[in-house]
Amino acid sequence: MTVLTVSTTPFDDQKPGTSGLRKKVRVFQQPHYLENFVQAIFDTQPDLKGGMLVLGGDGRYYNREAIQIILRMAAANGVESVMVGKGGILSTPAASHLIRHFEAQGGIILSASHNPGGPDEDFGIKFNTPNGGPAPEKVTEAIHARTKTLSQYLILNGEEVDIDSPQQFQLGNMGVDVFDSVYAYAELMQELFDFDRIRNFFDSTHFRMRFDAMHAVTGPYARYILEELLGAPPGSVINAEPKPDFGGHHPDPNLAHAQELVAMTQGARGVDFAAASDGDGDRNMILGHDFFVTPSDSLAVMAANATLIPAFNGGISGVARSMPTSQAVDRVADMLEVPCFETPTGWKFFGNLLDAGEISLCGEESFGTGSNHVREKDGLWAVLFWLNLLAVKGQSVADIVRAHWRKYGRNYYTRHDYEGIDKAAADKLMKQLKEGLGSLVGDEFNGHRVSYADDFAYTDPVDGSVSKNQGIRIGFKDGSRIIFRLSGTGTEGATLRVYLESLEPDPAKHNQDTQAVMRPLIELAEMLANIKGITGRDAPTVIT
Ligand code: G16
Repeated sequence: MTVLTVSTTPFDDQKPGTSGLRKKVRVFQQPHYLENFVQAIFDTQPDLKGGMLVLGGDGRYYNREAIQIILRMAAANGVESVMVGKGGILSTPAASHLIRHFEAQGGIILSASHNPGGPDEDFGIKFNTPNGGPAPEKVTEAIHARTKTLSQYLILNGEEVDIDSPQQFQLGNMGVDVFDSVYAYAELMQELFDFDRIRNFFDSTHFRMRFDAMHAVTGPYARYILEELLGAPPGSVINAEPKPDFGGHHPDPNLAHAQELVAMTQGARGVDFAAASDGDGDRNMILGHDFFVTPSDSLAVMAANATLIPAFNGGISGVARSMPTSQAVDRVADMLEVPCFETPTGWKFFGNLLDAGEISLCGEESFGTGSNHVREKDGLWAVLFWLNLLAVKGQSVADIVRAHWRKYGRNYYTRHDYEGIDKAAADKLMKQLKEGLGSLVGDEFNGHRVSYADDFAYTDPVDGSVSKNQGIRIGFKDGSRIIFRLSGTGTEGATLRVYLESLEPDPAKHNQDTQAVMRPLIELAEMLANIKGITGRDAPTVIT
């Protein structure tokens, strides 16, 4: 086999977003497009030469082709060994675990997460550093800078290799280990949670649950852990076969895209517990019988009850949430007297805090929760946390969350997304908002007095790096907030996210409809940003 040096020219759109480079499949299929980005990774990560790489993806359309290309490029770039998921499949949290476990020099994860898959849909690629976490901004900036100057890439001349059977072989001078990551991941979960207790709980209460793998990567992991190890009845895991197009659905675990699952929790025959994960297995949605747990509340409940879970029985060092995530966890941290960090959106911002031991738990409103066990958010981990908690408390999901609200107050929370809007209109809306921020403080709207209004900037307390322009925050004296941000994960036009939060301390008012409670803030957001006037949209595309 020979190493080919292929001439190429830079593409001008290879800047990674919130979580890696995400584009339409057809963009990635252009000659040299994927190769350029991968070569930029190898050129900027010299430790990969002579080192180990973990490689896999969420199984979406183009995953297999991309794996074959990356394997041949890794061999040509002097990587010593690659651990590749069987069938090219690795969930994002499993990949993070393997990088850490095998002390690899990094990982390449192929995923566009919750975005749909198929020839006309989305694909993505990201690099994870040796701590198992998504590359921090200084690394993604270096990769992006390199994509702008590339003139060639290296690739081994050769045939496709078999990635469907667990085996070890040589590709050029590089060792390839094709393995099934389900068992390694399940082992880690058994170290963190009390599997015996959950199994007995399932048995003794005839617990009825469903886990929706959404035809995505968590199917095999969930079947093994929930049905085989914990004894949930066969069929408890639904949509368990990973498919390249996710069965034609959005593999996005929320109330809009997991309606089949939500219906299973409703009415007299509704199950006790249901959960879903996304394309690459890092997100989670938690449901009880007739009850939805917001991701922000889920994080707060976890923090408040962490010591009931084996992994945290010695307590937690601190917590972190992304800026738009509700402040529910802040009050738990106050009561526990541990620090609470507010970071920009993007799991990469939790990495330093986790590495430094500053936090044990972290989460985001975008259906992500995780801990120091890996450096990615982890969907099945969150499900197991909740199952362990239910087994210890013997209460329903709804009872646990309602008791939490009574103690800490309830943060009503909603996110309104305006997807696929014109990019120029979105930029104009954000610019106008920014220009008006200075005059807002002290103003009163419908009884809400503005206490701060800013464009969120974050200084990492560990390495001092500064991240600016992370979203507009308008905070009110009564604890309510409105936040405006443009998504960094979309592949078409722009997506405006409006995050709304309001604190209700009075338990007598904890059972109201969220959208009704938020109506005054929703109207205020429209008034402040002129969404309809600038984007032409009079309603959000998705409400979560
Ligand atoms: C990614 C990031 C998350 C972020 C989410 C939404 O999740 O890892 O940290 O909250 O995107 O980002 P945005 O609001 O910019 O679209 P995932 O699950 O897509 O990898």
